[in-house]
Amino acid sequence: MAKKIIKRSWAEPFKIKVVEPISMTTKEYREKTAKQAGYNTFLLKSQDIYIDLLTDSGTNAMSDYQWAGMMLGDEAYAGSKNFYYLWDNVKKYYGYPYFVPTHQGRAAEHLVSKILIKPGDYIPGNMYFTTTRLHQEIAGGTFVDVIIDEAHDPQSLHPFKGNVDISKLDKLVKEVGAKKIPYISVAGPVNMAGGQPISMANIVELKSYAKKNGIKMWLDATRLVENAYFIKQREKGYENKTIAQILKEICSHFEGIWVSAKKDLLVNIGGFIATKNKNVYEEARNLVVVYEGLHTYGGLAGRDMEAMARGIEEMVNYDYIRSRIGQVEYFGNKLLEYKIPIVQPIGGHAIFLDAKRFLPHLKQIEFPAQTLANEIYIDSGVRAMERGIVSAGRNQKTGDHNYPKLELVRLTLPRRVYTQAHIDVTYESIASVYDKRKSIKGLKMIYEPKYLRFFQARFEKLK
Ligand code: PM9
Repeated sequence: MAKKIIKRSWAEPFKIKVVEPISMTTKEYREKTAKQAGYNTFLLKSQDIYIDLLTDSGTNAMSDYQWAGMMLGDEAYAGSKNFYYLWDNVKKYYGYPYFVPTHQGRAAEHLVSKILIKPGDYIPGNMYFTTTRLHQEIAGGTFVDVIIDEAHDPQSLHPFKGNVDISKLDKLVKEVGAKKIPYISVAGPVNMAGGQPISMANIVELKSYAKKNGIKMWLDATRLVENAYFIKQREKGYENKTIAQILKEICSHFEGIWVSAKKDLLVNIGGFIATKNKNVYEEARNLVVVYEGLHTYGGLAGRDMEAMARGIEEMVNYDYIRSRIGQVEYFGNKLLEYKIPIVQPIGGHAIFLDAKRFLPHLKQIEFPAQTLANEIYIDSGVRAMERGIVSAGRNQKTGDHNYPKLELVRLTLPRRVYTQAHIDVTYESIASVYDKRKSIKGLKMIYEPKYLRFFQARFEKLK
């Protein structure tokens, strides 16, 4: 008789010690709150949310080790011991000698952009990110997307959709000249493409191109642990390396990084810049006192820096990162079984619904992704985020909307927060919205702020 093969599942390498109650509301109530929020999920009150998948940014559950560290906060204005511990861990795990803390990622982006970009410069990168591009533009630069074409195709199964297309980069270099390119802005993984990783091979090839042309490379290392995990899973030669080894190897190819610590580092606030360039460090260390606070706290409390330092030690644990990405995969596979259109391959931090295929009867200017995020909220109280035409903003020169190929709804998983049952409930809600998709009408934008409009824009339902 053939032996039965028993499937062996993974489970989270932690158990729950503290719980936080969440609200259960009615559909009628949510219809009212969605309208009051101008059909923008960013404007909903957290108390009106059942399962909050708006973002994985600052929404993580800290461990007992991190909470214990919070009690060791050295709240000195200058030279806090938590700062030095964090700096040591940045050196040890990311490999850079110089470090400047900031209160969150966009503050680090602000300083890096201000230091490196001159008006009239061009910044090529592997797809835009909202806050990153805005700081590059405010510094006088123009962002140019040089990601591979597959990244704009939600159905392409390319394992490294975050890769840079070097021929696109070369075209830009030939057009504007290397002197007008202060650095190549690489993200690993690429948030707006669906949490898709960049391969080590592509990074190495890019570095050789950049070196030949005298261009620097900087990295958005906000979710680099997830990228390192995908390299370990998918790239030949990395299967036996640890996450920590891969993380450091990636960083070794870049002059510096900026990081929103609110993601990988398993904390609720924080960010930093780390670099091997002493001059950039000196400028960042000087500018941080203008915009953030002294260079030994950068807008953070001592206890926040302690939690970050401890989070770095936890984020590279293989069982932890496998369970995190395993949860995202579990969610994505359930949606795929129901034939719900999502971005594939399944990414690192979130599931991205493909709103163009989910609601094909809506024009992009009727905001299909914004509409879908609202329908899910009204159905079940699950909060998601638009990542389409609203997030893409307007063209700096023409003032028209940018029309991105990707029109997505992001359901983002905070780290160590929700259980498999929460995922099941969310999946059932999306499936139920999918069943009635043909009856869904779009939205009209009635208020638009100047910067990062997706945070505060307001909408009305189309009749
Ligand atoms: N990302 C996210 O939800 C927070 C708000 S923006 C919608 O995905 C990258 C890759 C990010 C990021 C923030 C930042 C900015 C930089 N790079 O939010 O300022 O995903 O800490 O970081 C958000 P801060």
